[in-house]
Amino acid sequence: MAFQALVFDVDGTLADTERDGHRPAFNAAFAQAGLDWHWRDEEYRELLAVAGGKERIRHFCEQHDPAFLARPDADEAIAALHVDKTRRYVAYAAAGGIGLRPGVARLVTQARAAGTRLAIATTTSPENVTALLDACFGPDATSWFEVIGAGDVVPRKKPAPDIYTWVVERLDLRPEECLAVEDSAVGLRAALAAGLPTVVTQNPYTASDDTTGALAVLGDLSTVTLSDLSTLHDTVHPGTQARPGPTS
Ligand code: XBP
Ligand code: MG
Repeated sequence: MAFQALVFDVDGTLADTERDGHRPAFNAAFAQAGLDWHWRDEEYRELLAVAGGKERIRHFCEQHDPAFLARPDADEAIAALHVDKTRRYVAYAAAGGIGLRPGVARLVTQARAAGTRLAIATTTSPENVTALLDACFGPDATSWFEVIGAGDVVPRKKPAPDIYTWVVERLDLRPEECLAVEDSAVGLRAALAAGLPTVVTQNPYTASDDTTGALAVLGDLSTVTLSDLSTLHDTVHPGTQARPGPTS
């Protein structure tokens, strides 16, 4: 096996969570707070350029409701909106509202059987990841992923490399010993900036994203095997070996 760990993005990669999961949860939180904001599908596609829910709300306010940001309690108000949004998203995911994208379950099963280590690098909140994994894979699933980097564990979200660097350090691997699976330009830039070879699996929101630098660009993972990924990885890092352990 040429690479040691598969590092998955979550939103748009493991599952199509955005249009019918995150977006309606944001909108319901806005309505609950008495705000007349409503993110329609097309607008949300553009808002996805900003990763992170709190950051996305702030960006929206800068463009459409600067008076909201001028409130002395703007930070707290955004945080409260995001808490409510997260509660709604978690309930939806936990109830089975979101399924895995094609090929994801098979690839994860293959990786586990082959002893390939699994990790997650996402900008979304940790509770969202747990709810999704539990609902889609079963109650043990979070333990399958050795490192889960999510949300605010790093100050700078994608496209900054920070979340990938955080995950790779905790795996105690070199970036080139990992393979990232991403869906978007924002995620691809983050993974590449951290030095991870990256495969892109696109979805309707990201189909026209810039994929420069990707090892491969796929419609989904339905026909991809672990062996295919290994071959792809080998094209850029032939014969990558595990780092020697500490000498005694
Ligand atoms: C996608 C995101 C996230 C979610 C919202 O993350 O940008 O911000 O849309 O999540 P990724 P929160 O593709 O890295 O998984 O509201 O919990 O921030
Ligand atoms: Mg994504």
